[in-house]
Amino acid sequence: MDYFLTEDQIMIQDLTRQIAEEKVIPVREELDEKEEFPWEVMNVLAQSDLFGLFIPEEYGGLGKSGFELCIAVEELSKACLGVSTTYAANALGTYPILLFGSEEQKKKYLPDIAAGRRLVAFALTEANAGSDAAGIQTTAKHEGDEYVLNGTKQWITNGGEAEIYTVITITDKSKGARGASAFIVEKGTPGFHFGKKEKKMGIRASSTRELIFDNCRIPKENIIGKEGLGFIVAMRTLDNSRTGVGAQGVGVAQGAFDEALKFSRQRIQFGHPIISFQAVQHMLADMATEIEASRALVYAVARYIDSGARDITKESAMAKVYATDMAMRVTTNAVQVMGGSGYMREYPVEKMMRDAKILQIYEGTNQIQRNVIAQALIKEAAKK
Ligand code: COS
Repeated sequence: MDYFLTEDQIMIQDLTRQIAEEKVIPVREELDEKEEFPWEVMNVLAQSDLFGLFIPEEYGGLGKSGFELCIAVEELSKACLGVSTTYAANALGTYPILLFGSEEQKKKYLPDIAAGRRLVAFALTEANAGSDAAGIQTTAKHEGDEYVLNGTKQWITNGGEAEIYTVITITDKSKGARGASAFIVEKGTPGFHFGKKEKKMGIRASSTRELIFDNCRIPKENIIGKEGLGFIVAMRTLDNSRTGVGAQGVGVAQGAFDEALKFSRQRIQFGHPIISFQAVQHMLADMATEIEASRALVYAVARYIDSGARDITKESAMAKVYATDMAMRVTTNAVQVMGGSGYMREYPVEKMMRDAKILQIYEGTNQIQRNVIAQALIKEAAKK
């Protein structure tokens, strides 16, 4: 379907598609098997200015926005969700600075991020705070010109590899969600260590690691916004990034569909290519329809956010939940269409199915997304 992309957007789509085909597809199986961080691909993305897509020109970026980021993420996700997660998590980690950072912070960090010189990670989750984001226990105590951080963050994408971390902490326990504060912490700061590296079901090219803060002292200027704003920083960041998770769903589903379609034209059973059987045709028809519906929603929401709309919580949750539930169904059905071959590691769809599962879990489970949508509906109804 024609989404009336501008010339620039088509150029970004073509460029990321070319990188995905030439630099990602040939290595994705090995990266997955070896659980190896995709530094080579990240360097190619950096050389192609793709880390600067959504960063304003005044800070060294290309001055595009979330929609262009979604296009790039979709293309990378068609090839490998481990690679696209690494790239998208960099944007997730950057949003707190972009949305709430001071001018000094933007000048200090954004040019390096835009150039792909320094990778970013977002740190909210802890052992006892996942869906319940306000349940975090990592503390930041104000002492003179510094804050002292103590606590452990869990399952942090890009952990260990990133140079810059945007970290949500508690500065006032008595205030609940209103007592949270966000900080920038740089790799190499004394008292900041990396813990366990996770072994995952999928997205195995991406790094998922524990962050340990043990009397980690950072300058007070590293606070993002002000004390008490941390929960809002986290929620607005997720509001902006969840559309990108939707784009990941569209991409991985399209990648799996393309494989299933190709296979169904080649595989002969009962003397005919299996695509000639109505059972297979109907599966492919449903898959293609669902992918297109999800793409239309993700693009519409990304454009809505880029229009400057303030109330985006419900819409971004809708894009995330719809496109990622779809991705799980479509990748599973791609394996089904391909039968025994689909289950074998020789073909990419088994990896795509393993990879797709995380999309229903990270950046807020799909159950939490439904809560968020329902809360927004209740608020809207009360206003009428
Ligand atoms: N934008 C702006 N403000 C928001 C907001 C948003 N999207 N969502 C909540 N807030 C505000 C609320 O308005 C409320 O403000 P007041 O104290 O002024 O009333 C405050 O934040 C607390 O909100 P709420 O009471 O809804 O918080 P809850 O603790 O009930 O949590 C959910 C709300 C479940 C939505 C939140 O915990 C969440 O998003 N969880 C999932 C987190 C997640 O994605 N984790 C994955 C790891 S990060 S990759």
